Amino acid sequence: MADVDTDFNLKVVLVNFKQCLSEKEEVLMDPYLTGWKGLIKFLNNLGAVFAFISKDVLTKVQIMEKFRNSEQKENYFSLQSMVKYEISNNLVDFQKRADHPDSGCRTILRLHRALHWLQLFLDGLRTSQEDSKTSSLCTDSYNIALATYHPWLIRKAVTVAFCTLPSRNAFLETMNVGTPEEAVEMLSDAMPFIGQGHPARKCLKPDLNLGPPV
Ligand code: 1PW
Repeated sequence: MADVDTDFNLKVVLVNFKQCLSEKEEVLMDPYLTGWKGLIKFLNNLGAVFAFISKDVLTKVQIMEKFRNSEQKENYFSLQSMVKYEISNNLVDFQKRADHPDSGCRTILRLHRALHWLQLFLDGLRTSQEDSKTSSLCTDSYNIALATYHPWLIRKAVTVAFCTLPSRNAFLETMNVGTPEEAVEMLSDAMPFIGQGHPARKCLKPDLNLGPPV
């Protein structure tokens, strides 16, 4: 089961995401989920207002861990093998949540959209001025990557949570990789690896258009 504690170092998390990509450009499930568990620690460090966000993500990581611990675990070895297995066995709901409300495809698609948000946000943080507002950077990335998939109530709750984020430099310090300048340097080195999740996006989006929040 997901083991969530308070230690957190963003560099370690980004290294997990780097390890996701196999030589064959497959996205490997175990390091992907380990990366997410690190991000959940990060979310937990951001305070109680972020609890509903971290709970939703944790639930999704646990759904995927259950598949990885089931008799079908080999089919969930990579995102690509999961898509192939679930589609060919009609295990995915396309129009509305029905027979397979928690398919791996549905769950990973949501995690992956959230990761896209994080990618945009960290990149915004890295390239922004010292006096930039973290809440605005976070809201801008959320509006690009996630807001369209969320109902009004979630959008409002998420925006309120963002308003409680610390200043840019304090936020960079929560990454536990040194001074704000060192954190920016680490992000510059590490960000390309999160971007390399593109094979996952290719396999989840055009081939498998799961559309709106089914
Ligand atoms: C500041 C750093 C943030 C990094 C982690 C980003 C995690 C973003 C997760 C947003 C979750 C908001 C609250 C829950 C919303 C769900 O309704 C939604 N989940 C997601 C991940 O988009 C859809 O899931 P559901 O309800 O269709 O199972």
